[in-house]
Amino acid sequence: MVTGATAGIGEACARTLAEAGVNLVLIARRSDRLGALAGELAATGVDVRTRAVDVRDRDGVTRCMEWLDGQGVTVDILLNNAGLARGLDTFQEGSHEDWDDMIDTNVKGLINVTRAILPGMIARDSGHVVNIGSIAGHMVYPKGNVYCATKYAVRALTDAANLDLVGTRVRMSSVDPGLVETEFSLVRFRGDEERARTVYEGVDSLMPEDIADAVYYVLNTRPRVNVLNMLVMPTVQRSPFVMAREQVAR
Ligand code: NDP
Ligand code: 8X3
Repeated sequence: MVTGATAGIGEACARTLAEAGVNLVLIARRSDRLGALAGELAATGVDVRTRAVDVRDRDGVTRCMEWLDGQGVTVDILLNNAGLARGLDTFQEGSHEDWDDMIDTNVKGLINVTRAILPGMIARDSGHVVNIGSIAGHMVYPKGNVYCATKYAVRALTDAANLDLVGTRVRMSSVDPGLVETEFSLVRFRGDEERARTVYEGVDSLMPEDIADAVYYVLNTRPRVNVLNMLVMPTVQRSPFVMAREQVAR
């Protein structure tokens, strides 16, 4: 199951996993995009099921699990990727609306889906959960306040769940990217294309496929190996503050 499969990293992971022969359950809110992606991935021959789910909606997540149960589908791999940033404001100026959006999606959404799926994995004593964290879960940056807090929370949840999972064969990992060129900044700046473009301008950013490669590696380690955390940065970015940006002629 890939959450947030309609764009960016989630979509790239869905493509990589389909190419590897993995059957897929793709969820996100935009059903038109889910349908188009499923249509495209049909050529790989894997089974692709889609469902419009908002991970913030706990009842919707429960209904999705019941829908899968009814079809005899079990989830062996969960990729918790759905997430977003809203705004880039100081703590003293930011809005509760933006903060609720990030906390409800990045933290509570991940908890909703994971809590629904982990018991089945434990019962089967098999499964792998991969959470997409961020460099923002390792270092804070100015005006990153609540977004960074949500990604610190993802890292804490991965570490804490691994303590609770000891003695089982269920693994939990996090893959934590630096700057990746996706729709992330367009969402963060609420559709302001010019502002979103400047984030990636002159930067040889990671592309979603790079993170799909990392996820694929983590999932393909031998069962005795559990990658707790993989931090993946663009070569030109060594920290949120240290980045080689080429001058762009205007
Ligand atoms: P995109 O905006 O390109 O994709 C985000 C995906 O999340 C979309 O498919 C969106 O689908 C889905 N999504 C958002 N909210 C919800 C929701 N409530 N319920 C279900 N799905 C949802 O961004 P990225 O691919 O960049 O982001 C993916 C993850 O990577 C996020 O967790 C982000 O924090 C993280 N990340 C991104 C980095 C970057 O630089 N881009 C760096 C580090 C981490 P839909 O709108 O259809 O619901
Ligand atoms: C997204 C990358 O640097 O904007 O997690 O926080 S950053």
